[in-house]
Amino acid sequence: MKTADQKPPRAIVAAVQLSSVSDAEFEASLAELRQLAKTLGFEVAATFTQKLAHINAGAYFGTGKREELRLLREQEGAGAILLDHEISPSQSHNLEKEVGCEVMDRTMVILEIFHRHARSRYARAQVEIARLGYMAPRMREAAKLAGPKDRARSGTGGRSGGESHGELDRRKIRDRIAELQKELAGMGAERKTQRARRGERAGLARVALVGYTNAGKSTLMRALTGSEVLVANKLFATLDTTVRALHPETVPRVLVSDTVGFIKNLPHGLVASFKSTLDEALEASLLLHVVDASDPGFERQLAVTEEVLEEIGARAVPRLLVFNKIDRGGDEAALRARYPGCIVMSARRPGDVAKLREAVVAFFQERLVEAELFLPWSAQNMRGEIFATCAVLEERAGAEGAFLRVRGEPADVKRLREQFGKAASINPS
Ligand SMILES: Nc1nc2c(ncn2[C@@H]2O[C@H](COP(=O)(O)OP(=O)(O)OP(=O)(O)O)[C@@H](O)[C@H]2O)c(=O)[nH]1
Ligand SMILES: [Mg+2]
Repeated sequence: MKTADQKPPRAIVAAVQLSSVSDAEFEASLAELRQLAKTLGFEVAATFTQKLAHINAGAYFGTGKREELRLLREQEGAGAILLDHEISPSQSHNLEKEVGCEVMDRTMVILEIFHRHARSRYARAQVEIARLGYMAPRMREAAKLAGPKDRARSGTGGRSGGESHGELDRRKIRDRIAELQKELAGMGAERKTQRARRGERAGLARVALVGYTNAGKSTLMRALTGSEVLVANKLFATLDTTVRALHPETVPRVLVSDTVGFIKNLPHGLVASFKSTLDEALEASLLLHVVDASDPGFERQLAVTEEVLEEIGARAVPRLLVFNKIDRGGDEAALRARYPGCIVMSARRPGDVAKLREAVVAFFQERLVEAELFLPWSAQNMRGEIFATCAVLEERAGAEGAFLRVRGEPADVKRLREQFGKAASINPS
């Protein structure tokens, strides 16, 4: 934590604009990198750019520009340079030598944020695997270029454990990754048991909030479920999935899960690590794709989220587009015309949240089926379960038991029928 008299470290945000990238796209990406820098606790001192047809193979920027960047860094008293691309270990090494400070590429910045925000043992292990995968080739490169005596670079690079490049060799990294993967597999089994204990089963109404980082997923989760999940104006505030029931409770009972946010160029290692976290999304019957309607770059963010959903195999899951933060800006009429069936709202307006809740409930109610259940007088202890899972529309008393006309999830109704069939045959009268 910073104290009042401690100034935040200063950084320069820098990028090459390739000829294939439009000015608007480039600016949006830089704005996002500045946001990422702030999330890491940096004060952004300046932005530095160069237009190039190709990224310089040796040291990212062209020769003259590297000298300019060194001068700017000195003038601004910046201790780090954040690049908007992923660069190779040797490019990073060369550039650092010329500019005289630490260089973090976009992947490293994102990995560092994930590292700092990971809370659960599960998320920590996932992030560590991704970081080791990223660091392994860089350590080899550094060791090769600088010789065995070179110590690890200090600072915000986040190399944990204080080990030098030489100490943590390739094999150690491989062993550590294997160990972490084993741990994760164990935790995965634990999570499955927990899910089973929560009474989750096929057919249960489940909704997952997905979307670009900072779109307002956790805020909506809080509003929809009355729970206290973390909401913060930083990127990747949420790394762990939380699951809560829609509140007030509905029939059928709907479970909502909040998930990790997406971002452009999400490091590949992280996509792989977070696949299991995103299983929640895959198991959902409905995805609420939350988009920040007030962000000028929302279209790109929407497209990135769709791409990641495709990558994790969630393409077939039905989804509802939710344009959030309309209180901050955005063209409501244009959105409705362009994305038929979307919801335009603000998580800050209780009326809007109620409408979203209704839309979710309606989605699940449409799937419901009506059926008649026969509940023998000898099995009245099962009434509770019927009332908990279905809406009871009508009840008639017969000589041997009650007839209940219910509406519920197809899977629930089927299961109840099977159970009562058994109860009836055990107690024939
Ligand atoms: N003005 C306004 N701000 C909102 C709205 N919804 C969320 N916010 C703010 O946006 C910021 C991000 O909200 P979160 O709910 O943490 O976003 P998230 O999608 O969970 O973000 P990650 O966990 O980082 O992926 C917070 O400062 C919220 O208070 C809204 O409808 N209007
Ligand atoms: Mg969140």
